[in-house]
Amino acid sequence: MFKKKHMVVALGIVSVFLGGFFFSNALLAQGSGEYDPWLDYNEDGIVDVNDLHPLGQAYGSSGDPTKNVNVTNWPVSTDTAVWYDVYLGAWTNLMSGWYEADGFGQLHLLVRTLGATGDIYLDFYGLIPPDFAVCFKSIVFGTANYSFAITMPVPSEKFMFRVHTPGTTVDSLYFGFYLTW
Ligand SMILES: [Ca+2]
Repeated sequence: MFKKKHMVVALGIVSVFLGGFFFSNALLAQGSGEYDPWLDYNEDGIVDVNDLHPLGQAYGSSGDPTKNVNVTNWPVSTDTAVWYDVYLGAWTNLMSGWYEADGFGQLHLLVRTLGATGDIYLDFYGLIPPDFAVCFKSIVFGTANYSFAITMPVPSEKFMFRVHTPGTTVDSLYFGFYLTW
């Protein structure tokens, strides 16, 4: 009788120990996934029991599943001055460097001239890989004082500009661009 009682107690202890062992293993197995910010309800960088509390409170509720999100990795567009207050003599041919449109969708060009004596040509080139430059757009403007803005889809990842004067002169040329999505 005495032995049997001890056996029961021993079995009980072993059962509790094994149960605890399996339970902790189950918890470890559940915790081996990768961090998912959608599961981190309180946004403290850890998915743990604190994220379950609001779930428990809202359990069984229903509604519109649309979420408000903050997107923080947009590329940053800055105004780029290609030519600023540049005098163009007769038969000038100016080439800009290459610019990158990485991640952007729209290109906005801003042109201004002062004191032009006739036509001026502005050509816009894109780069078709590996190294084939194509003129996508050519703008001719001939009035003495001229302001112009144009928006176009970015045609290629790299682009550049060329301005030339067919025997005309310009007191001052301003040309720049900016990129948006
Ligand atoms: Ca958390």
